[in-house]
Amino acid sequence: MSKNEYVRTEIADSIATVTIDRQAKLNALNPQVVAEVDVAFGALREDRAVRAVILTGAGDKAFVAGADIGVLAEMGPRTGVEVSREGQEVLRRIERFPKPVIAAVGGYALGGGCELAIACHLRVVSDRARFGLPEVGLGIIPGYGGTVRLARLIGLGRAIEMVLTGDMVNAERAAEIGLANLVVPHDELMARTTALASRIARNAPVAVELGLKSIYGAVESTMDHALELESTLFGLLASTRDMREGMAAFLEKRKAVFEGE
Ligand code: CO8
Repeated sequence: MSKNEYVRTEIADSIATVTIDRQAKLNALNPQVVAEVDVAFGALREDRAVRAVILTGAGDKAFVAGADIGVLAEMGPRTGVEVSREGQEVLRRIERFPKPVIAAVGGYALGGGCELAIACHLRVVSDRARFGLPEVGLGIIPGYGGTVRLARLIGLGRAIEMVLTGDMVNAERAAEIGLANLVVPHDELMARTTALASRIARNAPVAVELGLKSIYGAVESTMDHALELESTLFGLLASTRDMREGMAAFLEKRKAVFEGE
């Protein structure tokens, strides 16, 4: 296990779990927490033994209740741009992470916490999860990519509703609108998230990585470019040993053993 003041990482069976632990403030993101999250992901990027990452918040109440309002209250226009940009960059690195990142949301995912969850590739949520973007009630707007990513994930109308009302969405509704991939009983959250991570980790790692790249590439570009990217990545996979192994295993009626190469 590696640990900074607010963020710890545990690795078991090729799955890393990154836990934000600032429970006294419902895991709110101050600059140090954001930096520690970035460092944790940076280390996991290089770790070949890790095939999937779970991001969660410590305690029973919150994933992350937002950016730290005490810190935000002090900001001026320039620092506002800077802290927003710095946070955006960290979340962008998570979104572009070459291994699947699953948010395990067992409580409040508000403001920057909601934005962090939607920068992850998948979201498993407990029946106690609450998502919301309450920023407009504080006189600001989401500043960690929320106005950009949410509409792509749940559609324009629903994203506008969440950003303009600031109202919270419960777990059931989150699943209905595509904000959550899976809703599970609260005490099964980590086990069920780990099971999903393991399910993905059994597949060929480079194929998983390039699948993510192709999907995000498509969302961020034109149809023609996206299709070209997909065929290029598809062709690239034919150079991997894992493709030979996956197909040989199928033909030989055995389980594939993937090396990530
Ligand atoms: N920031 C700082 N402290 C927080 C935050 C937060 N976002 N959320 C909770 N806390 C603190 C509380 O102040 C309290 O601290 P203390 O015990 O010292 O008074 C402690 O956590 C426990 O919280 P509560 O007593 O309020 O717990 P409740 O169960 O009564 O309520 C709620 C839980 C409903 C989650 C409530 O805490 C709440 O409304 N929190 C604020 C939620 C919020 O507005 N989040 C959005 C913040 S703005 C944002 O995220 C912007 C993101 C983009 C920024 C880009 C530039 C940086």
